[in-house]
Amino acid sequence: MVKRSFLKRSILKRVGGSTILGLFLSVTCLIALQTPVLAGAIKLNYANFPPAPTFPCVQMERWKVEVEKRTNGQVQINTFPGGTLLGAKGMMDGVVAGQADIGNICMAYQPGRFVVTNATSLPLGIKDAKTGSMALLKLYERYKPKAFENVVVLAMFTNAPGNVMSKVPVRTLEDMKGLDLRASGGAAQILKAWGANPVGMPMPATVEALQKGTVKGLFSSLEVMKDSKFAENCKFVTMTQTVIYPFSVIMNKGKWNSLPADVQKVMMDLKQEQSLWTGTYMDDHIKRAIAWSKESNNVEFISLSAQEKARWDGKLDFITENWIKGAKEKGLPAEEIIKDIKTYIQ
Ligand code: DTR
Repeated sequence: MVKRSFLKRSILKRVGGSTILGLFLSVTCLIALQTPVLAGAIKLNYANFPPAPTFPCVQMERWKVEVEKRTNGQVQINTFPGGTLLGAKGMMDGVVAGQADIGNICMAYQPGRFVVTNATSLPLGIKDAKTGSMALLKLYERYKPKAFENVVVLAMFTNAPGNVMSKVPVRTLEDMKGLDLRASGGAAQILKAWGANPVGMPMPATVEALQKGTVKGLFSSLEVMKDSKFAENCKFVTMTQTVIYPFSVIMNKGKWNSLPADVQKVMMDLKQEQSLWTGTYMDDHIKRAIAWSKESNNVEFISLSAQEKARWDGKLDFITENWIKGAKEKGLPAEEIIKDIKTYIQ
């Protein structure tokens, strides 16, 4: 017995030290030699303009995980949130030029460029992000707008309907008069129609503008109350539930063509799923943001009476009428597009 355990110990001693290290190194080398075929053979850069905690970046990270998993590590996605690779305005052209392989665009920031898909941001009564996202994707698939001819669409989604977040209470249309509120894209004309003073700037610039008092509030979907901590400055929310913003995830066409067919299939199979996932995430997150704003910042949520809401909505009819006129001039089947959106959102 004694002899045996002595023998064991002495063998271990001899095998120990350099021999165990050698063994460990050869196993590691073997693994390393085998895995490059799988892990990160294809590297793709994915650019996004807002900061990491915001919903466009949350969906980006989810897509990355799913693609890497479903391609068994054949594809590796490097994500760039917060405009570190491309900003909001340069996103589309940057992806077309190949500065990033993939990018997330907010189409409402360029109303004249994405006329068809931006029709979803008209006041047509989209009630939540899930409905908006599915309607947007369907609209894109039906019309395949020219604006996307140089890219491949990987997902489309919208935020939830916009509401007024402000430092002062807004209970009636009269309270909106001359109020400096941040908006972007087509939302500016909505604020103007309501009598407010729209101040244009992208979402990331709004944090400082609110702190400095350059604006008295903003008009957007409510998840930003939590994600961008706007609840610390805006103690009032007026529930207008008006208009969404359409987003799209796009890929450089050359890069897409260079991908193996099985990878392309993984991404195409994800298109509708990812769009739906993002809409659903957004709707759930809005609920969390409302609860958080009430609990941690004592924010007052103001609902408009049916009569008051009708006054607000009545001011917006001309927006769709103007869009129809403009789209027709561009040779687009404007009325059909509006009819389709209305059908999709029912
Ligand atoms: N409403 C648009 C889009 C938007 C809504 N939430 C976020 C978060 C991050 C970037 C953009 C958006 C806007 O206000 O810009």
